Amino acid sequence: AADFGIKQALDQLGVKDINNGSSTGSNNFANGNYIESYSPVDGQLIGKVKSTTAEDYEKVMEVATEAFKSWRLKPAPQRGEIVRQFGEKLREKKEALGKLVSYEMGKSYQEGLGEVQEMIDICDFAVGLSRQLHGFTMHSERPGHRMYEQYHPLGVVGIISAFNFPVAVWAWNTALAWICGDVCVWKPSEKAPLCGIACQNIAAEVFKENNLPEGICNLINGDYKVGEFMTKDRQVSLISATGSIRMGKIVAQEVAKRLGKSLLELGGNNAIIVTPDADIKMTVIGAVFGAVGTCGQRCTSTRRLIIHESIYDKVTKAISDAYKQLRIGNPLDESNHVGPLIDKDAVKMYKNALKKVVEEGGKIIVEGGVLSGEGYESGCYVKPAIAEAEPHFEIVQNETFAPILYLLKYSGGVENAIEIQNGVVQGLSSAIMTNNLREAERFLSHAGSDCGIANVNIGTSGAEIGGAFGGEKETGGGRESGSDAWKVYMRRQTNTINYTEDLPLAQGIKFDL
Ligand code: UN1
Repeated sequence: AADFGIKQALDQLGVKDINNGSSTGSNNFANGNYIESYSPVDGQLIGKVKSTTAEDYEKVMEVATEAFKSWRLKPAPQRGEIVRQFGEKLREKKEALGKLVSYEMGKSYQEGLGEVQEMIDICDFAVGLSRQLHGFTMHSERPGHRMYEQYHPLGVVGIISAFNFPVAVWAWNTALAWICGDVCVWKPSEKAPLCGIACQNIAAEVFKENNLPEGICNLINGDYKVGEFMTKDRQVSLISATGSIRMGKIVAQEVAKRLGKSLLELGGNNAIIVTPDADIKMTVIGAVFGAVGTCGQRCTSTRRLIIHESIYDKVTKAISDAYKQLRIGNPLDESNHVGPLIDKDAVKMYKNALKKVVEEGGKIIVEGGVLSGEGYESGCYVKPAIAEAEPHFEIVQNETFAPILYLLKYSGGVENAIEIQNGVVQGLSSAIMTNNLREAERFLSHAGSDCGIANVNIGTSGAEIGGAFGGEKETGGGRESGSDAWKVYMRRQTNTINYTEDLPLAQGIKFDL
């Protein structure tokens, strides 16, 4: 791995001493067991990070709640200036951080860089937004009264993120939360803890340079039990959690017990509808990148292709041919398209899914399998596979975080394809490939896709930060990133001011003394 400049990247990000047990940032409260981080790229131990104990957590919360008292008083555009500086630092460290993401998580270096670019983009977005935290004004029904609403900081925002976007999803939350005047406590995935340390180091530098308390940005480490410290804690006003539907249901219930707020980004079961009017070349690029990019481990990965019967054979052949071109191997080597899965458990799930689809009556079109031999020592490299299946198969109804694409056939009008597309519990991303205006508009209409994201002539993955990101149904309903997603990080207050010498009551109620 040294050939790929990993050591230099770790040095630049200040994560070099982790092996000796020293960690940096607010995380220096951590006194728990070590979490070891192995790279799925070559199976090597990259470093270890101490986990957060219950006592450590209390200390982090003390620091965070104290920092909130001053941070919330800083004018929002000045908070934006801090986020601008953070974005600048990310620009400087883009290559190093992109490399660490690629090495610790296994996505291609290009995608690692893309992820850091998303962080930079959300910082830019947040800087502008820091002058646009608008509320409405309304006309009061009472004479001499003024009514308006304003948004105030919420407090502590708890962020629970997944391994697949180990840095960007944190940044989406944190950049917005910061300009909104909140402080953050982040629990990164225990499968990518070094990415967490690297980000914390970058943020800590900015706060230090500006004489601001580092408690504005806090890191805790560990498994779901550490996440539970936050979900159960009424000092954490908002929990933003990204992960499986199973995890989301537990988090939502725990947070609801104390009537806290939650923002959930859970599983997807994303489909591309391919109609008789589709551009086949675009379909192939969109579908293949969607299915095999990040080794099928994006929540927006393409899982299902719903193809019209009239072009089914043609599309199947074009996609299968494209799969033959895929190079699988070290994701830091830019000539490879597909890197490893995150770990051996993921490989097991991949193998089970392929077995299950055959048991349920599916047919394998592009053979899968685990790769071994030189370059594949980690045991995490698998072949992207394609199977013909039926929409109702249990395995097709569930999200498997692996590069397995299910081909489903539809006949008749596009409404039949939309019914299949919507016929799952998840509702994150969806797409239609068509040059037919009627089909496209129908897909986008109120009788169309029921997902949070619906694209025309684009695949299901690779959303830009400017839009609100998230999904419906069991995907959890949360929205992060662009548009007005910032509102969830603030509390709304309606204000009515009477500037007369009378006190008329609303609704014309008479109450004379
Ligand atoms: C995720 O997989 O958790 O749309 C987020 C995309 C990325 C984000 C995915 N911008 O593919």
